[in-house]
Amino acid sequence: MKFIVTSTRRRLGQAALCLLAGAGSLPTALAQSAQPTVLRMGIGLSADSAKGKAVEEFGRLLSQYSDGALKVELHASGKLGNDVTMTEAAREGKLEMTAPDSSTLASLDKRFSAINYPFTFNNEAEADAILDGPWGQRLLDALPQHGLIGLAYWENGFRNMTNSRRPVSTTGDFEGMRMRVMQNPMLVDSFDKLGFTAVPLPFTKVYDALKTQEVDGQENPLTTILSSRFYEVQKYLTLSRHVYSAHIVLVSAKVWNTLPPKQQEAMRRAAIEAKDYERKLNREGEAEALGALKAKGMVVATIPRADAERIRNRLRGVFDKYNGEIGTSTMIELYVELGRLRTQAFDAAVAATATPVAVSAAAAKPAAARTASK
Ligand code: TK8
Repeated sequence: MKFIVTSTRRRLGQAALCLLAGAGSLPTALAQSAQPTVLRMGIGLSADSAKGKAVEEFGRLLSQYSDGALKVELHASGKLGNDVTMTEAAREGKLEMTAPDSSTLASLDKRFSAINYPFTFNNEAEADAILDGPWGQRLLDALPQHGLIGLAYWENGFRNMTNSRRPVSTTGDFEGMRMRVMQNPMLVDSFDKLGFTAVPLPFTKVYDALKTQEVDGQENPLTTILSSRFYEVQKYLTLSRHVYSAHIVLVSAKVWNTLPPKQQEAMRRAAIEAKDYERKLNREGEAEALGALKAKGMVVATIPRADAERIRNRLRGVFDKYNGEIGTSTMIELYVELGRLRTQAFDAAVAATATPVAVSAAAAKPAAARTASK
C-alpha cells in the first residue's frame, strides 16, 4: 500500500519541484515542465476491446480537462491482476484505477448483484436509464466507504453463452455442463439452479480453463468472446443475452483524496464522456463480432424467448434469497423504475403507430363554437 501512495506523492512532489525549478520563466514553460501525475488503469480485457479503447479516450479527455496534469496509463489483459484483485489493490491505494464487472463488487455491497439478475433488463436503453439514474447513483454513492470512488458505469454488455461440447438451444441442454461464471454468489447459485455446474473463476483464468477443458463453457458479451479469442477454444455459441453487465470505472479513494477538486472534476467529466464513446463502440461492435465469430467457425444457436420466462421462473427461489440480502426496497425501486420505463416506451410506440384522426378546420369550428357558447 505504502509503495504506490508514496510513489503517487513522489510523482506529485516531482511536479511541484519542476514548477519550483522553473520559477522565473514563462508560465507556459512552467506548465510544460511539470510532470503529469500518472494514473495506472488496470483492466481484464485486451487493449483492442471497446473497454481498452475507451480507457485511451478517457486518458485523452483527462489530459485535456486537467491541462496536462493527469495522465492515464492503460494496463490491459489482466497484466495487473483480475477484477477482484485489482479492486482490492485500488482500495488499498496500490493501484490508481480499474473497471471491474459490477457483479464482483457484490462482495463490498450486495446491491451490485441486482444489476446481473438474469433477464432483468430487456435492452440497452433500460440499462442506461437505470444505471445513469438515481438507482445507479445510489450504488456508486456506497463505494467511498469501501475506499473507492465510482465515476461511471461503462458497458460490459448482454452476455451470451459459449461451450465446447454441444449446441445449446433449450434449457434442457444446460444439464451437466461445467460453466465458468463470474465471482458472484448469486450467479453461482443461478447457474447451478439451471442445471449447469457453475465454476466461479477470475476472467484472467478463463481462456486456459476453456483450453484445458477444466470448464466446458463460459458466458460473456460477443465483443469479449471475439477480443479474448474464446472462439479458438469454443465451438458453440448461444445468443442468450441472459444477463446484462456493466463495468464500473473506479478510482482508489486514497489516490482521489490527494487530487485537487478541479482534477477530480476533470476525472468525472472525462469518465462520463468516455462512457458514451465506450457504449457506442461496444454496441456497434456487437453485430460485427457476431459476423466475425461465425466466420471463425462458431456454430450459432438461439434460446427462444419463452425459455427466458421459464428460466426466470426456475430462478424464483434464488431471487428470493438474494432479494433478502440486497434489500427488498432496492429491488422494488428497480422494478418500479423498469415498469415506468416500459410504460413510457409502450406509450411512445402506440403514439408512433396511431393513425392521426383528420379533423378538418371547418368540422372543428362549430364544435369549438358549441363548447365556447356553453
Ligand atoms: C474483465 C471482466 C470481464 C467479465 C468477466 O476483467 O469476468 O467475464 O465479463 O469483462 O470484467
